Amino acid sequence: MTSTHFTQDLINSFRDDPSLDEQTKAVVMRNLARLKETKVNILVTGATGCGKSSTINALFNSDKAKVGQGVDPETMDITKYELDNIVLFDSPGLGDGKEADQRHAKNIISKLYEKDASGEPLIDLVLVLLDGSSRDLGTSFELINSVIIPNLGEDQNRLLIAINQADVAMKGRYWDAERMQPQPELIKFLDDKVESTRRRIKEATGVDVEPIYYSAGYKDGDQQQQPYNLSKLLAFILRHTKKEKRAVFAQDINNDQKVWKHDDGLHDYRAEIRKSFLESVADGAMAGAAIGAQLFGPVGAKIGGVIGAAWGGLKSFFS
Ligand SMILES: Nc1nc2c(ncn2[C@@H]2O[C@H](COP(=O)(O)OP(=O)(O)OP(=O)(O)O)[C@@H](O)[C@H]2O)c(=O)[nH]1
Ligand SMILES: [Mg+2]
Repeated sequence: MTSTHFTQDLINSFRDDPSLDEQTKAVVMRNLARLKETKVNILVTGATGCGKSSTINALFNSDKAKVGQGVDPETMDITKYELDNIVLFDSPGLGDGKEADQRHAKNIISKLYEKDASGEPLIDLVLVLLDGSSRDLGTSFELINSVIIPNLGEDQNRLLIAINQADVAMKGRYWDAERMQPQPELIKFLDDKVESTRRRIKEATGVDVEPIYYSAGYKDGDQQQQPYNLSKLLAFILRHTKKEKRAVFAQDINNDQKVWKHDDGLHDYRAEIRKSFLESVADGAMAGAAIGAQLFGPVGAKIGGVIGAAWGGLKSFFS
C-alpha cells in the first residue's frame, strides 16, 4: 500500500477497527475527513537573504509544493507555496528601499487581516526570521515592532521570531561542524542575541516574545550541512499554533529524517512534537464522540502505530 495522505491512512485503519462501535466510528470518520481538509496558513517573512526559502525547504516536503505568485503588481512580491495541508506565504521583509518597504508592509498588514471562509483570521502563524549573522537588525525590528505586532489583532500568540544562520553568526568561528554544535563562545553570542532581540521588542511594544536560534543548513555544490535546532523550531511552531490544527503538520513535514537530528539538547523537542501530534490528532478524531476521553489510550496507540509505520518525517519522532 502506498500512502498518499496521513489522515487517509488513519481513516483506513479506523474503518476496519472492530473495537469501535458504529456510532463512534461514524464520528471518528467524520472528524478525520474534516481534519484531512484542514489547512494551516503560515506567513514567513524577514529581510532578503535571511533564509526564508532555506527554512521552508528544511521544514517541509517543499519539493511537492504548488508555487503561485500574486498576479497583480501589489501582491506579486508574496510567493505562495501550497503543500497538501500547509500553505506558506513567503513575503520579503523590510530593507529593500523606501518604496518597496512600503509595499511589503502594506501587503503583510493586509495578509494579517485577511479572513478565511469561516471568518477566522487566515494566517495561523507569522514566522519572522532574523539573519543571525547580520550586525544590523534595525529593519527587522522595524518590521516586527511597527508592522507586525500592531496588526496581529487578538491572537498575539500567532507570532514566532527565530534567528537563523546560527552556524555563521560569528562568521563561522566557534561552530563545530563535525559535531554540529556551537561551542561555548558562540552559544554565549547567540544567547545574547536572543536576549537583546527580546528586550528591543519588549521596550518598543510591551510585548513578551521568546525568540529561538537555529540553522536551516545549506547546500553548496557537494557540500551539505544539515540543519541545527530544526526540531526546536518545529516544537515552537506547534506551540504557537492552535491545538486543534497541530495535527495538520504531520502530512507535510520533511520526511528526510536527517534534518531533525541535531539540536541543543536542552529539552526533548522530539518527545514534545510527538505528544503534540498525538494529542491533536486524538482530540480531533474523537471530538464530539460520547466516550472521547476513555478512548484516548487505544486511539492514541493506534495513531502512533499508523504514524510510525508509514510516515517518513514523523518516523524520526515516533521511533
Ligand atoms: N551557513 C548558513 N547559510 C544559510 C543558512 N540559511 C540560509 N543560508 C544561506 O543564505 C543564503 C540565502 O538563503 P535563502 O534561503 O535564499 O534566503 P531568503 O530569505 O529566501 O532570501 P530571499 O528570497 O532572496 O529574500 C543562501 O545562500 C543559503 O544557502 C544557514 O542556516 N546557515
Ligand atoms: Mg527566498
